[in-house]
Amino acid sequence: MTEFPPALAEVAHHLREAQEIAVLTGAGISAESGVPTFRDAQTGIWAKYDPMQLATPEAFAADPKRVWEWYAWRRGLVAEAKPNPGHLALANLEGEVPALTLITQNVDRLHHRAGSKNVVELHGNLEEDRCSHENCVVRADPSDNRTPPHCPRCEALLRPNVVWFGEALSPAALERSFNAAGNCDLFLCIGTSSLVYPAADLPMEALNRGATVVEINADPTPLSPHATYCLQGKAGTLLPAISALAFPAITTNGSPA
Ligand code: BJW
Repeated sequence: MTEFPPALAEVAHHLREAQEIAVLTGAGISAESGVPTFRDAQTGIWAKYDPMQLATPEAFAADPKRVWEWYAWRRGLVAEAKPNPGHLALANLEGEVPALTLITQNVDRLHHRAGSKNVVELHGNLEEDRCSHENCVVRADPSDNRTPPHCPRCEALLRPNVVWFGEALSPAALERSFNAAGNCDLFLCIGTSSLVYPAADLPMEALNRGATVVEINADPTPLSPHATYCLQGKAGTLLPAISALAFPAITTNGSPA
């Protein structure tokens, strides 16, 4: 039988009582769907690749084919992946609580596929492409076999619609995220190393405004000493367990009873 941390019941109580919940997710929540995290030593994407050679505008300018192909490989991984009980628990939670904003750093759209509705994508998504010159989201001409394909409007190179290091996040997404963090009474920070900014500021914003901050992570992070509760373990196990304690009508695999 799985042993759960003793704080689980207290966190479930906060979940039941909360009027506004903000959730920030990172790559850890998709790990159990088979999508590699970024920084985990053995399995993280960057154990094999140097991010500065792949997830920056400079890398794309220097070798667009290499960067495009890396993203094509990741798009293939994500297409094969399915939402796991952690994604499903969050999607079900949205229907149980008065207000929930799900802020994700993930580009895999697994929260959408699990059924979450109020999702803010801080770092974009892998589904779309955008023009590297005009920055608008466009669809590649299916007959364009070049790598990367070119923008059908202006012939500039297309790139994935994600946010690379040194690039600005969408102001609208940032505003929604900081509003949600500043106004919530409960903030859940799940499966992120809390190393990348400005996302890593969000739980601190919630703490500074008096919210209860719960971290759910397989390992300690720089947020851990500040969080109200740290639940160490897998999101795909802990989230369904907390939801089931708070709202017994939800079964532990994240599906409604
Ligand atoms: C589990 C688990 C399980 C495993 N269950 N848990 C302030 C201070 C210092 C630096 C900066 C700062 N402000 C800005 C910066 C610079 C920079 C930055 O943050 N650098 C730091 C690395 C030092 N930030 C930026 O450049 C940002 N832009 C910006 O600030 O622009 C300013 C600007 C304004 C105006 C004009 C121009 C510029 C942009 C950041 C973009 C990040 N992009 C990436 C790539 C996205 C596309 C892609 O996917 O390829 O986003 S990088 C990568 O990191 C990706 C992720 O979303 C992000 C966060 O990673 P995440 O999700 O935390 O994953 P991991 O792997 O790090 O952690 C996984 C965790 O899960 C671990 O803790 C595991 O233990 C855990 N785990 N299995 C629960 N089953």
